[in-house]
Amino acid sequence: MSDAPARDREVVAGAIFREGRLLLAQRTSPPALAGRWELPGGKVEEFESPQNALARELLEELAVEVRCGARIGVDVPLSPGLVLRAYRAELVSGEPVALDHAQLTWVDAEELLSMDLVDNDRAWIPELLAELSAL
Ligand code: 523
Repeated sequence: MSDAPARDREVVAGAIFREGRLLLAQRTSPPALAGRWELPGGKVEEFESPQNALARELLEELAVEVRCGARIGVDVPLSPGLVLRAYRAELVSGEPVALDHAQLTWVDAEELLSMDLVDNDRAWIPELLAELSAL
């Protein structure tokens, strides 16, 4: 038995910026979140790094190859032992398509504020807006 505290499991979400816009994806499930918009991503598997998980999830969900960059914004607690974190994701190849979402859209700063984002992702609006305004 180890005395080390168990580390939080992580859900990763990717912020992809291009030409002054941010990619958002519209969820199809669960029913409470369907129709609402998010930064795409998913759960980090056991023994997987957050960086590899983000690359895997965005390949599965958007059919793109990305390089995971720096963290953006705060940790968002999802449940005891599970935390949601956003990372920049640089597009390396491919054009995003909605394999797992209802649709995708690229928003500027003003549009971001008018989107029905999932509650958790609203925590990152200040940093996302700052980035979009600087682009
Ligand atoms: N969020 C969230 N925002 C956000 C993501 C990628 C995920 O609030 N940008 C939440 C939604 C779920 C949990 O994190 O409560 C897991 O995300 P999900 O369902 O996208 O991850 P999956 O597909 O890895 O999860 P399972 O299908 O449940 O394994």
